[in-house]
Amino acid sequence: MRLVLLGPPGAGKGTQAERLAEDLGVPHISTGDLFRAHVEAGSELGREAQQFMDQGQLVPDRVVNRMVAERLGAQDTAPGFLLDGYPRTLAQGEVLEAELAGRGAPLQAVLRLVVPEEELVRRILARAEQEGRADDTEDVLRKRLAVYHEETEPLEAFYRQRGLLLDVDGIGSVDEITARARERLREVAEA
Ligand code: B4P
Repeated sequence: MRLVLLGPPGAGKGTQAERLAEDLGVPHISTGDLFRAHVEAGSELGREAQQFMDQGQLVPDRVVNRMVAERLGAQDTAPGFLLDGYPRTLAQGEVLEAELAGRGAPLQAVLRLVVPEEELVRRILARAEQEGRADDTEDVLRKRLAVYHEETEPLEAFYRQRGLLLDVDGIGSVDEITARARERLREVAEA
């Protein structure tokens, strides 16, 4: 299955993506994780990405698109994939659509995790205490949320128009949310 997980920072994308990808037997591809691995390794791409991430800004589309196209070219995506945190702009959505059309393997669903803003802030500040991620401070988080509204939200209409958007209530325990997402995916598989 070829899926995208959409949602604001703190919605639980990474948390749910890991579980759903395992269920489906497809790789979990998180652009945030890929960038953090590059930063850790001190690669040129990591140095370029870090300056944007630390300020809560999006890494430029050309950098992200190239990295994702390369990752999608790997053998393990033959049964499908679960993209987490990509696309994040309309331009990325268009590039992904063209890339997948070229392979004759379009997206089958986009799951959107719906979580109110005060809960997002609560979760990210809790993670800041546990993990100390550089972009989890309150100021940077406000910036990430503003960027989400401006740059990423237009993708909701983009995917709704294509009949791909499925909403999942993202409030509750991690298990409850996974169960809801599985139910939505069952509907897609049976359609
Ligand atoms: P990401 O790594 O994608 O960061 P994120 O939006 O915060 O999502 P994440 O997956 O980490 O958090 P989650 O909601 O699972 O991106 C980081 C940065 O990388 C971006 O700001 C940008 O600079 C760059 N980037 C990445 N992709 C890009 C792209 N395509 N284009 C341009 N730039 C890009 O979880 C948050 C917290 O909530 C966790 O601590 C989790 O434990 C907790 N949680 C999850 N579910 C919960 C639940 N049900 N109840 C309570 N807490 C829960």
